[in-house]
Amino acid sequence: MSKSNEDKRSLRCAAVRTTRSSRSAESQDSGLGQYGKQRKKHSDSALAQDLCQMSVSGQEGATSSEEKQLGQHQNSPAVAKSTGGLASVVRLMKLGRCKNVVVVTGAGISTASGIPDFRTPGTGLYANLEAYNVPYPEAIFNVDYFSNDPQPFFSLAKVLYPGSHRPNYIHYFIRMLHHKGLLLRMYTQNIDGLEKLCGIPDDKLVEAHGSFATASCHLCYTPYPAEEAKRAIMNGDTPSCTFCTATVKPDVVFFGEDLPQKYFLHTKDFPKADLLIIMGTSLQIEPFASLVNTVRSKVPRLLLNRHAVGPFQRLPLRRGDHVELGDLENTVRRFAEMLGWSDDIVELMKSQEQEQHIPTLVRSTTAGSGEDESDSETDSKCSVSSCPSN
Ligand code: CNA
Repeated sequence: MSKSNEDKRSLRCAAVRTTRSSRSAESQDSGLGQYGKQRKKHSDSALAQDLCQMSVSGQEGATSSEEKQLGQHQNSPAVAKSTGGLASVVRLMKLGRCKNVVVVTGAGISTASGIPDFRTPGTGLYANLEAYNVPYPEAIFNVDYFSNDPQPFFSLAKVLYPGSHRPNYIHYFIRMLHHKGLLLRMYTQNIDGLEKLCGIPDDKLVEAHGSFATASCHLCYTPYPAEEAKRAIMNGDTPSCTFCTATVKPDVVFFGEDLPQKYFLHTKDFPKADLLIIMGTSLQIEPFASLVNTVRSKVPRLLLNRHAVGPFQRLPLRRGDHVELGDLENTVRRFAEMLGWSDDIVELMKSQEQEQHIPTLVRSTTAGSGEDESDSETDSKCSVSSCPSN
């Protein structure tokens, strides 16, 4: 085994193991569907059980049929509602009180780009997994299941591989936070590469659940060219490790696998944050979900989502917590309008799309190249005419 592989292995062993796991079935945000029973039987890791202290309350924004499907609302004593917090947060931002903003995101920021999330009833991937022939939804991201049968994941990978989707307004709003010098870090659970594609620089981004930008053997971690892995998977072939012949997988973090080292930046970032914005996530995947509880107690937290999730389901809300429910893109457009950033964002989108040739981007490999040339301090690639640094 090559030195670098040994190093990689020992690094994985030496570090405190922080693996990806889902929350307990009782606290699922939504979408049990036909998999509900299996999911309940499928026990989550002890870590997830320990960390899971949420009680499920109602969520404004779910339709009554969704509510029936969720089966979570009958005993809800109180329902989390939009709190009008957007205005409060905008006021703080305009006062210059938020200069270290941490953004936490999930699949809900990319549904506007046409990529289904996991748990939205009806459209989410978990509601449409029959085609993948897996016994329970999480199996598709279970490394032991993959070891036995990689095909379900490879079928899904064809849909999720970066290249066929473009960043939307929400991605560019976050890029604008960086552009204004306000973004301390973005922590995303997404694996679609749209953050990089919209120009959020590498050092401002933590892809907590990995990405398709690199690939390696799922057993011995020998690196494998990402493009070759992509080609094989797209052609319906199984890429094999050149060292041990086991199946190669894109470096997307599966349940039971370690999170990337970069994830541990959170130990410095969250205590330093002066505003936390949470967008488009059900906060069901640990340890990521618990990050939102690690900002200082006085730090404002703003949830932008279709439903109240995580600690925002409990009423009364923590002092400084704000919830804005509804379609995320609409909410973010309003947010930008209130901040006076709308024109800047439109300009930014235009210039980035021109630069990346995004309108003609079909199955391009740009997003998955792992290269990022942006300068995180100056955002020098941006050609927005007015770039006030606040
Ligand atoms: P999830 O559990 O599916 O939750 C998504 C959340 O976003 C839900 O609460 C939805 O209600 C909300 N939401 C979806 N669309 C909108 C919208 N238009 N407006 C407002 N709210 C919306 O997904 P999470 O990200 O919480 O789960 C983490 C998983 C999902 C990660 O491990 C990802 O790898 C995985 N995933 C990623 C992608 C992607 O990369 N685009 C797609 C699907 C799944």
